[in-house]
Amino acid sequence: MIETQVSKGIISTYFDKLQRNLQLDIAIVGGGPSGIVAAYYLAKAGLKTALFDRKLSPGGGMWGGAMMFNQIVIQEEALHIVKDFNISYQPYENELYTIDSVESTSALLYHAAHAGATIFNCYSVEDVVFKNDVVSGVVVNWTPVLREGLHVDPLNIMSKYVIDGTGHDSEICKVVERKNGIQLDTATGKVVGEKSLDVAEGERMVVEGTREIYPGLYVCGMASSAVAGTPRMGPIFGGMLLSGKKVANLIIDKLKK
Ligand code: 48F
Repeated sequence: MIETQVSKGIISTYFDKLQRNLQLDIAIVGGGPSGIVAAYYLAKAGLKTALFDRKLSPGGGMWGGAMMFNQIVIQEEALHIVKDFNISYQPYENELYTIDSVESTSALLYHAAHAGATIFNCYSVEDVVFKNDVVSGVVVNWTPVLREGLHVDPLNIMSKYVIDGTGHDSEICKVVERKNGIQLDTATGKVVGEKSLDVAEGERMVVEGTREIYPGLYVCGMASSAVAGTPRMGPIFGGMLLSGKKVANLIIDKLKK
């Protein structure tokens, strides 16, 4: 019967997909622009990559542009990434370009998935797996379970590396510092908290701050600004794309050694 076939098709392929992703090279937490760009380059390099986002529609703060004016500004340095994702762009002024936020967010997601990254939506990462003082995986639960406050245990997914791409809240870094009482690679050993807006400095420092913040745990995008205490930059997205590409390259280089 077609009715049962539809259900069986969804259930069997979904659980097959989940099972294939229980052991990863890289688990990315957060499907904002930096996390999705990282997923694309990592998957393209042949690494087993999955991205977990708590929302139904990953994309983070990119869909709405600024104040829901759905245009985004990108600077020249990040244009090669815009081209890698085949996103249309228009020259604006002073080596700045504009892109449509809906076209660009969907392009990032499409190309990451098409390159082989698995995207799990509606998954909240609530903790990490810790083995011999190294971050070695993520602990996931259904977002609705957490929202409802249901007493339901999560599942564990192991990975060689975890990327915190959770944006302004830098949730994974906070979990690691809080639950394990450890020192992150920051000025205070803790999440410093992002500073007020400074576009040029914020864009430069978000890329500079993209790094391994604790053994096994990398940070990218706004999470890296929040962790290091560098300025936010508002609705210019080149730094996010460059940060996503940088974290992918750092991990690719490390795995090659
Ligand atoms: O904030 P977000 O878009 O991350 P980003 O890549 O980009 C920042 C920009 O959008 C913007 C900006 C640019 O100038 O300042 O803010 O740093 O997306 C973060 C994603 O992480 C998900 C959340 O749903 C969002 O889509 N997320 C956050 N915490 C968790 C999570 C969690 N614990 N588990 C799963 N997903």
